[in-house]
Amino acid sequence: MKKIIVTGGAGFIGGNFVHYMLKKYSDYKIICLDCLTYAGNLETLEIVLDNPNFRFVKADITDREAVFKLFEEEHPDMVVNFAAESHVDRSIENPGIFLKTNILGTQTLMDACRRFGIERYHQVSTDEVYGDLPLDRPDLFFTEETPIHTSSPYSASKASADLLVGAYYRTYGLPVTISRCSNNYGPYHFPEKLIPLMIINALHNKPLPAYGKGENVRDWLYVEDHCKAIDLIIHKGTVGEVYNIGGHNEKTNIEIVKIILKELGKSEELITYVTDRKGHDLRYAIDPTKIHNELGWLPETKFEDGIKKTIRWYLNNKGWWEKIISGEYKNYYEKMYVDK
Ligand code: NAD
Ligand code: TDX
Repeated sequence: MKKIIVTGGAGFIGGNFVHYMLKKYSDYKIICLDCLTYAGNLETLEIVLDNPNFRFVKADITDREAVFKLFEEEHPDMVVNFAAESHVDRSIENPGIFLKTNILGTQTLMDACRRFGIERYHQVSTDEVYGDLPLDRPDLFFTEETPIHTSSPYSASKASADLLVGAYYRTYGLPVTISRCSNNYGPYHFPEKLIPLMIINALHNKPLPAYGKGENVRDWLYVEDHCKAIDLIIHKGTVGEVYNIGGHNEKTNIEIVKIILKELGKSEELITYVTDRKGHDLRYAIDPTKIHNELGWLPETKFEDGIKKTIRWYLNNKGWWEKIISGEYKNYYEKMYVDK
């Protein structure tokens, strides 16, 4: 029996991780700590809210009192920190909240781990901390040795948190691990992100806004494969280490959009090229050799299957996203895309 605090478990990847862990470990208690920002959604956790091995706690990871109180009550064995402001475009509009949640929130959680003791603190980070790779050098990949070189306020805040995690390991001996994953896709993905946004716009026959020329490359991984990698790292990974996670599945944004349109039987005339993202990273590509060699991890879901499953999920779960796009998110969409 282990107790794991999963922060940000009402969001996309954290939510998938909660479901994965409750299914896999019938003797673990999973405690989700989430303050339910615009990106957090209790409906993502609806099917586990009655599970006796699950507890939901609404609190902010930057709220020291609330975090310490929860640690005092639960004395967790592990913390997996997914909680973050995660959208690059929002970080360009309003960096402050990214610094607060992503850096100071990480500090607060690690301080609680130091105060109450912990078997493992795991930081869910991102490949964006490495900056980007040129489009004309397909031979280059991010390894764990690639220097940190960030582009957006979001990636700078994630990199800052990673450095702080390393400092708590070196200075206080906190048993930490860090994972840096490429772009995820799958169920419960908030519709401000590329894949769900394009699926939903296509279903409504609305323009599909490709930034710039649509040539930027991302390395896509099915979310369950990310959850499996984190499960391996927290149980078998070496303390103090960083693990890159990615499935060698690079695609340009325009390729992704065309795949979605084809799958939904919609016309490519819906594609609209809009003003590029400021500081837009050109290409991300992960070298996952370390996690493969040390922990035996390999991605299991092929992109062709994963994208079909994902599209089917959005078709079968309209209730989940229709509420989001008719609520506060509607104002965000109008602000961000109307003048592009
Ligand atoms: P998300 O935006 O879907 O979810 C974030 C969750 O964190 C939400 O439930 C939100 O309510 C919660 N949260 C935000 N601020 C909080 C705070 N101050 N206190 C408590 N809870 C708070 O994000 P995601 O896409 O699921 O990403 C999860 C993590 O994985 C992030 O740390 C992100 O940097 C990282 N990551 C994401 C991707 C990706 O492709 N989405 C890839 C690599 C790494
Ligand atoms: O409307 C859009 N049009 C478009 O062309 C949107 C929302 C995005 N894009 C482009 C920008 C990127 O090149 O698609 C690509 C993917 O964009 P996002 O879905 O915003 O993801 P990205 O910026 O790559 O960051 C994601 O992966 C790494 C997550 O949001 C981060 O949290 C994670 O760290």
